[in-house]
Amino acid sequence: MINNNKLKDFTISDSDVNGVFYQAVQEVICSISPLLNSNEIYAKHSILDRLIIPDRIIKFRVNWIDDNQKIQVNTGIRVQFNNALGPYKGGLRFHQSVNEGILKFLGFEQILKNALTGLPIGGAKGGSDFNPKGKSDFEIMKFCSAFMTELHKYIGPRKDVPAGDIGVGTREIGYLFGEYKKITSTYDGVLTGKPHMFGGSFMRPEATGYGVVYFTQKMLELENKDSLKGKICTISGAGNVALHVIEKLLEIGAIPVSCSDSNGTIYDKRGVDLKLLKELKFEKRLSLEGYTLSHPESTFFPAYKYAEDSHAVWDIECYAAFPCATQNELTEVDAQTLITNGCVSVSEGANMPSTPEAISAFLTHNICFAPAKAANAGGVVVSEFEMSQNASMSRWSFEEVDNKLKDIMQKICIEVSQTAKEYGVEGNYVDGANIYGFKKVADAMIAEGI
Ligand code: NDP
Ligand code: 2IT
Repeated sequence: MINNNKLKDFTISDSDVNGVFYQAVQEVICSISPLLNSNEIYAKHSILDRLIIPDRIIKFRVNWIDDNQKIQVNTGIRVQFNNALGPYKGGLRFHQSVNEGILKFLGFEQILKNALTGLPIGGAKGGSDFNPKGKSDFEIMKFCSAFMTELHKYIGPRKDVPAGDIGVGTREIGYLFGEYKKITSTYDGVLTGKPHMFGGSFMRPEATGYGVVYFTQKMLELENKDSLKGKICTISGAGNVALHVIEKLLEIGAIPVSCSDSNGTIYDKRGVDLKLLKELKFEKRLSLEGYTLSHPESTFFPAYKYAEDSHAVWDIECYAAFPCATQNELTEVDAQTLITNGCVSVSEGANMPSTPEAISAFLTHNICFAPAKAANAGGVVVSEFEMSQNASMSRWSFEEVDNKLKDIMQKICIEVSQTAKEYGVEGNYVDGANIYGFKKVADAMIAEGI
C-alpha cells in the first residue's frame, strides 16, 4: 500500500509523518499513481502539492466557565482545506483527542468525499479538544457559545458551513447556531444538522447511517453477493452513525448483533434492542454496560480486557461488518479474524476506521470493501440538501430527502465501481473512490487557475 518513493516528492512536515493525516494522504497517493503517471497535467499544475496543504488553518483559544464557576480553557481549530468545488464544508469534532493532525486528516478526506457526492461543496473540518463527557447541558451550551464567539468570524453560508461529527450532534449545533444568530443578527444556513424547528433538514441525523446501508446494498448487488436480508451484521460505535446503521439494517430485515463505545462491546445475538440503545446513548448519555441489565442474555465485553490491536466487536462472526466509531479502530488482527470467520463485506461508517494493513488484507481476500469517503458520504449529502433548503427558504419532506439520498449513494457506488474497472482494479472501491474524487477536485483546480 505505501509508496515511499512517491511520497518523498511531496511536502509533508515531520510532525505529520507518523500521524493520521499522513496515513490518509499516503492512501490517496498510492491509489492515484496510475492517473498521475498517465496525465502530466496534474504535475504541471502542482495539484498534489497544493491539495495536501490546507488553504488555511484557523486556531483560537476558547474560554468558558464551568458549573463550579471555574474558568476552563480549550483550543478551537477550523481547517479550511479546499474550496475548488464549493464553500468549505465539513463537521466539527469535540473530543479530548482532537488536534491539528486529526482535523487535517478529516479535512483532507472530506475534500474527496464531498467531490464524490457530485454536489457543490469543498472540504473542511474543525473542532476542539473539549471533552463533552460528564458535562452538564449548561456547560455544553456555554462551551458552544464561547467556541462560536471566535468561529463566527470565519464561516458563512457561501464561505464555510460546519456540521456535526464525534461529540457534536443536534443539541450542540442548536447552541452554536443560536450564538451565531445572536452575534450576527442573521438567520443564515451557516451550520447544518440544525434542529428541524429552525431550518434543519428532515433526515440529517439518520443520513450518514442510512447512506452507509444504501451504499452497501448497491455494492453487494454489483459484486453479485447475497443481499443483507436475514444476515448477521456487526457494528462498532454507539453514536449517531452506528445507531442509524442499526436502524436501517433492522428495517431491511438484517440482524445487527453488536455495538460498542469507549467502554466496551455489546453482543446480543437475537439482534440489538434499538429502542433501549437510543435511550441509553441519546437520551441518558450513559455507558453501554447498562444494556445487559435489561437484556441479561446479552454479553458486555469490557474494552480494557482487550489488547490494543484486537477488538471484541470484530471477533463476532458476521456476513457484513460496519465500523462506525473512530479512526483506526479495525486493525490487521481484526481484519484477519473477520476474514477467517467468513465475513463477506466491510463498510466504513466512521472516517478511516480500518488501518492500511487491514484494508490490504480485505482487498487481498476479495472482501467487498466500502471505503469511508464513499460509504459515509450520506451525512454531508443531506447537509448540502439542508443548505439548498435554507437558501430557498423551503422544506423537503422526509420521503423526498430519503429518495434523493438513496439515489446519490447508489450513484456514488456505481461511479466508484466503474472508475475502478476503468483503471484496471475492478472491485477495488478504495482506488475507485480516490481516483474519481481526486479527478473532480483536480480538474476544478486546474480550470480556476492559481
Ligand atoms: P458520536 O459522537 O455520535 O459517536 C461516536 C461513537 O464512537 C460513540 O459511541 C463513542 O463512544 C465511540 N467512540 C469514539 N471514540 C472512540 C474510541 N476511541 N474508542 C471506542 N469508541 C469510540 O459520533 P458519530 O457517530 O457522529 O461519528 C462516528 C464516526 O463517523 C466518526 O469517525 C465520524 O467522523 C464519522 N462520521 C460522522 C458523520 C456524521 O454525520 N455524524 C458523517 C460521516 C462520518 P463513547 O460514547 O464512549 O465516546
Ligand atoms: O465526516 C463527515 O462527513 C461529517 N462529519 C459530516 C460533514 C457535514 O458537513 O455534514
